[in-house]
Amino acid sequence: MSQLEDVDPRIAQIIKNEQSRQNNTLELIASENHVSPAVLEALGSILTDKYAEGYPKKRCYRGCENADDVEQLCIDRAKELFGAEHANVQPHSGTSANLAVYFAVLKPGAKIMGMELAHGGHLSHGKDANISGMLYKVASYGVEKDTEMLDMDHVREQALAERPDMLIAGASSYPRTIDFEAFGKIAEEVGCPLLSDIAHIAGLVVGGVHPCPIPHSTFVTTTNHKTLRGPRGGIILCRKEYARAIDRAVFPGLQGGPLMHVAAAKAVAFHEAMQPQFKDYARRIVSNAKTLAESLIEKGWRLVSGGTDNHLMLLDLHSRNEKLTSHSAASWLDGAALITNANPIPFDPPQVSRWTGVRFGTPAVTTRGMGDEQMRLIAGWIDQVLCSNGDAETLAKVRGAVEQLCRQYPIPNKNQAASDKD
Ligand code: DSN
Repeated sequence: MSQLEDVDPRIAQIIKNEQSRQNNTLELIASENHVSPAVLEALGSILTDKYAEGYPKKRCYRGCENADDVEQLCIDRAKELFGAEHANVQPHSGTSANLAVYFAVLKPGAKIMGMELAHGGHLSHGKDANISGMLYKVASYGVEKDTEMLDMDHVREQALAERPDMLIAGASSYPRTIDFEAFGKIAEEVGCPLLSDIAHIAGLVVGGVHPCPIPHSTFVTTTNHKTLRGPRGGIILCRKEYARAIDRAVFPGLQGGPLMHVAAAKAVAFHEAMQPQFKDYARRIVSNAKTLAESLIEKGWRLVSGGTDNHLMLLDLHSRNEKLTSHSAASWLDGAALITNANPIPFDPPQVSRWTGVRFGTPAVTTRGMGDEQMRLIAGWIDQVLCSNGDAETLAKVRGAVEQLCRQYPIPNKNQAASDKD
């Protein structure tokens, strides 16, 4: 960063601080990961200079031959990686991707039906404060009170009663396998399109450890930066018949110029995800999550739905301490270099201050090469912190141990694919 240090030492220093924070903490936020240096190089490239409104070979700007090559390669890789008929790789985020899908086929006032936010859904699936909840009528389905899992017969009943114009499958904090086939059948019965938002599980899907939504869905959206381990941003996959509507909804419908440096970084991440070792990475994310979940349960904590099938789990703080709130817990864990996020668990009150869950995920610690033994250590530290009442000495002691583990498992800084093999 020698140039940056000369030109803008303050920003250079902040980036160094962030590097140090990442090196010395354990990233347990289920939606974060550490990208490879190759992805970072593409992201920091001169492709950022180029305007390329339009699509490959159909641009409004001249000088787009390299932008065309980058975007076409990214599209081809996305289609190959997911087995999709069409890919749009321009959305700036997962939310933008979802909005483009709505915009492509729905009129304002139409009804969408997704998973309730407090049960694991996402803002862009119809939350009232989000544009999706303002433009469309919203119906929601949720998990069952006793199992905290989706009951597909119940989802079907609700969908047939509500008759949405679009059914949405997918979640941000649901620790169980999503039955896309059942969602596809329900959408068919209702006579509406199915949008499967696989932002969280995309890496697990391409790694073969979660069922693939493509055969059952009209549209699939994802971010690239969670289990898929790419740059921030989104993509849309769909059947050929919707290609034109989707492309027009993204540009000129919702966005202007696409970000070609991001498209290049997405392409690199897709290439990495096509390598055989990515399957092993995906498998290890899930086995690490299972070990972390089992170890937390052994310590006496209750997990929502009793465990996990994927990369994340939700811990019910009240299972051991009825006074503990999400924010206190996440802040104590932060003090011990265990980075998480406050999260509601199903049936929590809506007020953020009354949430009672913490969400943990294993994509980033798995990228660092950690396995079962380290998951057990981490569970022990989480337990110590949550039982400490925020005691500064305990937090400092755990922080010291976490930092030592971080030194043993540095964030891979050479070839990510090679380090996955080790
Ligand atoms: N904000 C993301 C998450 O943390 O799950 C979802 O988009």
